[in-house]
Amino acid sequence: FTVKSVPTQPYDGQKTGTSGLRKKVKLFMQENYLANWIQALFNSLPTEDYVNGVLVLGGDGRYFNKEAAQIIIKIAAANGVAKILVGKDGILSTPAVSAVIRKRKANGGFIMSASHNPGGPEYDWGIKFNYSSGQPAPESITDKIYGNTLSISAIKMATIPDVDLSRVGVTKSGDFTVEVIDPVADYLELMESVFDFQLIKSLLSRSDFRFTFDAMHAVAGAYAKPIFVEKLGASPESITNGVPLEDFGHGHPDPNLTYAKDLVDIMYGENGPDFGAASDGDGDRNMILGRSFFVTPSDSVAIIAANAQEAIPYFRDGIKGLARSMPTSGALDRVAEKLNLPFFEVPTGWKFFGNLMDSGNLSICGEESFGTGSDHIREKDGIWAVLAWMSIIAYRNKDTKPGEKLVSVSDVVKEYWATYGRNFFSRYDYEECESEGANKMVDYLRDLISKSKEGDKYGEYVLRYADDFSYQDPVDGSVASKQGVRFVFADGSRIIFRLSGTGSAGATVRVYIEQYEPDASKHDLDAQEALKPLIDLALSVSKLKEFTGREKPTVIT
Ligand code: VG1
Ligand code: CO
Repeated sequence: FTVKSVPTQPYDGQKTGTSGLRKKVKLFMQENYLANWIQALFNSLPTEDYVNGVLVLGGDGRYFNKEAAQIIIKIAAANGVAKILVGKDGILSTPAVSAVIRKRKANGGFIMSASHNPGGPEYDWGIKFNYSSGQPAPESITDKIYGNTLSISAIKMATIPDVDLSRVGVTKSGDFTVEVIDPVADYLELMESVFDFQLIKSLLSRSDFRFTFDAMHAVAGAYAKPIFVEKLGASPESITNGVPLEDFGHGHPDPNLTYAKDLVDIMYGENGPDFGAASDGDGDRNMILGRSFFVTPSDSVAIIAANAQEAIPYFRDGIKGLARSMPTSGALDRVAEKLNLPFFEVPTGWKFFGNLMDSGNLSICGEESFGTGSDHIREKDGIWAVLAWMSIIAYRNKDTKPGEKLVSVSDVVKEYWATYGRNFFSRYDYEECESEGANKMVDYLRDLISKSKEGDKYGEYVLRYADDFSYQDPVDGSVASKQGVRFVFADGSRIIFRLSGTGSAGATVRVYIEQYEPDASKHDLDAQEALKPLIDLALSVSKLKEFTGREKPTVIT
């Protein structure tokens, strides 16, 4: 084939956020908008990272992915990539891309997704680039890409026909190969090596255990049936919204108490199932529910870590270390302490876990934002989290006879609280605020922390310290600063403020509130009730209502 050089002009604002580049799909559909970013990426990578190399390509099935895939394939071919492995119909979940990169020893991969952001002609599109161990590209690379988008003048395009992505198989154009792969096979094989499928099957086949999974018409739908139904014996009716759709069925594919309301209603309804779960647009997030019971993600990762060695074969030889993002509650810290494991606190965003895993210091980690995972890949993994919870419940019920009461999700959580204490946690999101007010609030808070000192009184709370979180990567020494304003009090309670880096319009303010409660007689309190004084304090300290004009959050976790 021949390579043509297409003249182009830079677009503003192609800067990567917490996880990839996300914008309204209308922006991405402008002439060369996506092509500019892809060419800027090739201009940023060392040539040995892609020339004659292999790249993986997949996505969550959202609107514009099919066109985008053809654009990416043509630019990759023109820049000297030897082979692209692409999921059938362009489908691969984020964790599956990470798994395929690792298994096939690819140089990296693209994920066409705006994750939990809604899709369709009026909504969002996005793209992420992952490196050779399957991890999201570090900021040193994404900053370089952004720099190159500001000066780009030409795009290299291969003159090849569109590739038929609807059939598994190999297409060659000269030295360039596109292999369309089954999106599930490599990922499923990995899951079978991590978990004891027989053990999980024994749970799912019980008549006294009912399971339901809401795929939210997102990418996990492509995995749920082959894994939960065909491999593990769940009934086909246990999967709802199981077909990936370009607009997620008009939904907001974010598995939380607000956007996965249908599932929450089922789980809290009369005679609800014993175990419920959901996943997000690109399949890397998870929500776990028991009957009338919500497992907050910060507890979820701690409980998985506390039970992993006995319930999950992958961890049988031990856990190397644990880590969480800064705003995630301190529940995991207590597990690390008790199990005497190395522990790390990193900024928000999965990219910060990769180096710790590659250097052999980290096995299990999580974020309060419904992200949980391990070093089996380098992304958070929704289906993995569901299988981890199923393994724990199955293990605990190995000897439960038919007719006896099963150990439930809430039993496991309450037992955990009794052992470790409960870290009450809640997050308030104020989505799509005016940027100006939100930025002013953060400036105000930064000014406030610069003036605050240990011993300052905030109502009943006494300040230990207030700062703007900064992290130095222990492996490569890189520093990420301004990662969230936090007030930490003498009793360990925390209030934290951040602006989201994944939105596509305005500013989303996130407020994180945490308080530790060792007293078991108080563990059954509702989190909103237990945290009320601290939440009120967070709102007054930040003058949030004044700055944003918002009376109420859009989402409460
Ligand atoms: C959010 C979450 C963060 C997560 C990120 C990507 O970022 O808070 O924990 O890693 O989304 O998740 P932010 O900057 O909006 O707070 V996903 O599933 O959208 O790739
Ligand atoms: Co996601």
